[in-house]
Amino acid sequence: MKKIALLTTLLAGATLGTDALAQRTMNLAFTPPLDSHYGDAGRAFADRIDSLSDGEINIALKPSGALGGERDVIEGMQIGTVELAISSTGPIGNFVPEVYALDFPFLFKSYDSAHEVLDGEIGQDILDALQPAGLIGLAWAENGFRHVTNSTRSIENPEDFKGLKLRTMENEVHIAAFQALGAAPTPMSWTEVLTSLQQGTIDGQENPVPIITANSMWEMQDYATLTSHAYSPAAVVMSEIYWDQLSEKEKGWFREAAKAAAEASRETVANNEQAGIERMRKNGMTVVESIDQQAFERAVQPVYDQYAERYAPELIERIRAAQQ
Ligand code: EAX
Repeated sequence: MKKIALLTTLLAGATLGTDALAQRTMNLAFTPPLDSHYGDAGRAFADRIDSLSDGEINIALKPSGALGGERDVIEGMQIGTVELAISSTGPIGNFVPEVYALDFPFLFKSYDSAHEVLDGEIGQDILDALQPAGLIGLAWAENGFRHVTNSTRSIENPEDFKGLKLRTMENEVHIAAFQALGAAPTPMSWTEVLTSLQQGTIDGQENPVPIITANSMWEMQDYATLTSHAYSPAAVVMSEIYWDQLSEKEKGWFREAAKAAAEASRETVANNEQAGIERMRKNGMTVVESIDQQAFERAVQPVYDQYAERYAPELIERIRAAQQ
């Protein structure tokens, strides 16, 4: 009799466990604040999963680097301590070399051509390249075209970068580009940037307008130059450890939610970039809007000579050809 009671208890516990498992919560990490294009993407993702799973799966947003910098979060997804992330491609190249192809300076000509490339075969090939690193690339959201801010001088020509201590992402193509411009690039996680700028250990940084406005960077930066020196995608990524626990139907939900997140981020960037530039000016930043782009492209050409061959050269050629 005792055995039956024990078995019943175990089964009940297992059933409860299964029911409890059904109320799953998964963390989605990103470094910008909740009130940002990444936050809008995260909300769109969470809302879609809530509706598709009928409330059975809860996506807990972890903004402002709550789970660490982008590199930490990628490592967390590889070992299973983080389930999901929206991350700029900056640090991903350290884990998936093909992704570096997306970070070459002046490679993408416009938002439209970036979307066309990323939403097509090239973009899917690069998302698929994440899998051997234990990462499932679900969709391409958007960070935006990157611009330079600093607290030392107004930058109008490549020569103006000379000696500037500029934070870059942990991305050797970006580091090389700013070395070629004569700056002193300092790679670091985004989670250290605002403090470093406030303390003056770096002079400047480079990010899209929505990052500059979401972090009120006019509080620590006097100058901005709209260099558009690199288009920054934001990958919606899931840890393969958690992906493998999903049913086929649930995997479809996560892909659909990632596309909703991508669309939400692009919409926020499109709607807010121009207004963001005005906000930067209203808050006292000197904003240089037009540069001699060819002079900057010539200055960073060594990056292509040095790295294009090493990082999926055919991808760079495909991206260039797709924008002809
Ligand atoms: O992904 O590190 C960076 O500059 C990124 O653009 C930022 O974390 C948003």
